[in-house]
Amino acid sequence: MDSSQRLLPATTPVSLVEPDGSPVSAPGYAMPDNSRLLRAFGGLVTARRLNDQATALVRQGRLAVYPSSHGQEACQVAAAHVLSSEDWLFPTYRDTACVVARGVDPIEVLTLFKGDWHTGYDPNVHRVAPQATPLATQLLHAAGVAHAATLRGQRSVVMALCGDGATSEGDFHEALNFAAVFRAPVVFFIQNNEYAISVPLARQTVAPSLAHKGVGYGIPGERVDGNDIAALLEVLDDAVERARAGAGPQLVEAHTYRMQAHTNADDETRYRDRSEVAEWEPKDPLRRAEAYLRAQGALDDAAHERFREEAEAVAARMREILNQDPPRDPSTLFAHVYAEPTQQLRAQHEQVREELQREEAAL
Ligand SMILES: Cc1ncc(C[n+]2csc(CCOP(=O)(O)OP(=O)(O)O)c2C)c(N)n1
Ligand SMILES: [Mg+2]
Repeated sequence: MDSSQRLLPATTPVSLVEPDGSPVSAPGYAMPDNSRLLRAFGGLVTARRLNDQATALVRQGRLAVYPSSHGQEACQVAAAHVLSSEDWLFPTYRDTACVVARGVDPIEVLTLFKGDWHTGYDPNVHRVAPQATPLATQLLHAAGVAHAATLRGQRSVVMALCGDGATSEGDFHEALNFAAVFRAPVVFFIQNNEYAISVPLARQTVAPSLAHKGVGYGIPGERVDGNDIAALLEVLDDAVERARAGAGPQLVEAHTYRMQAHTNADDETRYRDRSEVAEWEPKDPLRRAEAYLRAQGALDDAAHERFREEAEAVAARMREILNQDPPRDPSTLFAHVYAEPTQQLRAQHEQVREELQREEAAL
């Protein structure tokens, strides 16, 4: 689609598959082929299982926290599948399934949520930045990395993820403005799941859509059905390729819904009705992709079972490894803080060492 001149998004979110699985056309976008959709469907099955297993591990006290993307798996898988190995991904705390879809080991990714002091994975291996908890800070890092790639003559594109709430942050403005002025190859991908903890979208912004926010920066915006994996692959592909071709940053807003509480620390019943959640259940991204692929004759029970088995193997490994209690060395807290530890830090380290020795002697 040649839309490099277009700034305004489509009037309604781009959709290629209806909630019941029937195909629908969208001007300028084609249906991805079945083999690509089948691979993405496998990703969806694994992402759902990963989300639900991680949530169970929180309830069992094995993870400290897990912001689930249950219901948002199509956004998670598509954002990873449209990137090539030379590209970068800048995820948030809610994007664990996307990081895993990019190829990072789930055990490594969950290290942070287990409460360890480090990210768990080496960002350079799969070109995935650490999952950002401070809202929108990763967008600035993404713009910087994209600009650096341009300066070095590389063709990498940066996929920067954020939520609807994060678009109210000053960092969002700065990142979009910088990227636009320097034509940095970034795709800003907003997962609008209607909530920022308890704050609904209507209290977040009165803009016609979040994709419209691109106009003020000179960045083309597009809106897509965030529960439609086919539409997401097409729209994000288009955005990535335009950024790669030198058209500058792109903004994509996916309309989706946070099906569960913000995290285990949140009681969603205090601010939203179950009826609202129930309205989104028939729009589930897995059901929709499955219905389409089955109608196409591309997915049968045996193939579905194979995907389930793959996902179950991921969940089983998560249970096996995260249920272990490996010995921890508290003094690692002091490593990697400063190249040259300060006097106070050395003293505190010594204090901890003495305390540990006393405890050991008392055993
Ligand atoms: C700078 C900053 N301010 C506040 C918070 C607290 N906080 C954590 S998540 C969150 C809501 C973010 O909502 P949204 O961007 O829509 O992402 P979602 O959680 O829905 O994926 C807030 C306010 C934070 N992490 N960082
Ligand atoms: Mg949100």
